[in-house]
Amino acid sequence: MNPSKTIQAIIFDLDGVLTDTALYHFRAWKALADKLGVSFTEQDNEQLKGVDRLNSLRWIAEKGGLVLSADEEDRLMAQKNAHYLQLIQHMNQADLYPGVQPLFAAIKAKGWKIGLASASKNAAFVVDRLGVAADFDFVADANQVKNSKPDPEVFLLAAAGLEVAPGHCIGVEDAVAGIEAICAAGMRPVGIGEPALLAQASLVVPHIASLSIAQLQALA
Ligand code: B16
Ligand code: MG
Repeated sequence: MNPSKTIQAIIFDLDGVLTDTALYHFRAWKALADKLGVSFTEQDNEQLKGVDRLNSLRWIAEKGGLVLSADEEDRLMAQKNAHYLQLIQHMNQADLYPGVQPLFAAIKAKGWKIGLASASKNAAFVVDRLGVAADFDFVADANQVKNSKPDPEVFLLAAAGLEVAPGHCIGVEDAVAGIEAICAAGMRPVGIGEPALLAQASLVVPHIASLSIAQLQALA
């Protein structure tokens, strides 16, 4: 076996991969966009998956032709986040996507590490609510990085925290920006969702429940 190709860690995105928070992000952004008089559809929301809070707000403002001051940006981001937190406060272990627990168990049985690389500042809260905090060997999120996906920073931070070279990692993402980040980090990309949308990924499955350990092993 070529040691340069062995897999030592799987690094997961959170929103849209392990749980369906994307819907709550959409509802909170939609409510804010309505207030600002900007039309915002589910298709628009696809563009914001994996994009951090500030850049998401800027995308919506630009769509509406609005110019926001730094103070307005702070106020609107706080409003959106308060609404989002209200929407996710009821989350619990039942919100973990089916298939995550058996996949984590299979990854551990292989001796591979498990990491998280999320663009969300609420990642630790969500992971805790899902009851999987103890499964991660390292959690990297938006509180620890300067550059948002598609920049590779959060995936590289996760790999460093896991003490695994990026070339030995597989990244799993549902967002176009996330797949770009994984590629830029020099990791093997697995997409969750539409193959046409995530064309840069080496493998795309419709849902995490359909991702097997054999498929991950085959990427080595
Ligand atoms: P927050 P991920 C991303 O998380 C979401 O996909 C994206 O829609 C959201 O805007 C971003 O987190 C920021 O989230 O406002 O909670 O900091 O998919 O990278 O886990
Ligand atoms: Mg995501």
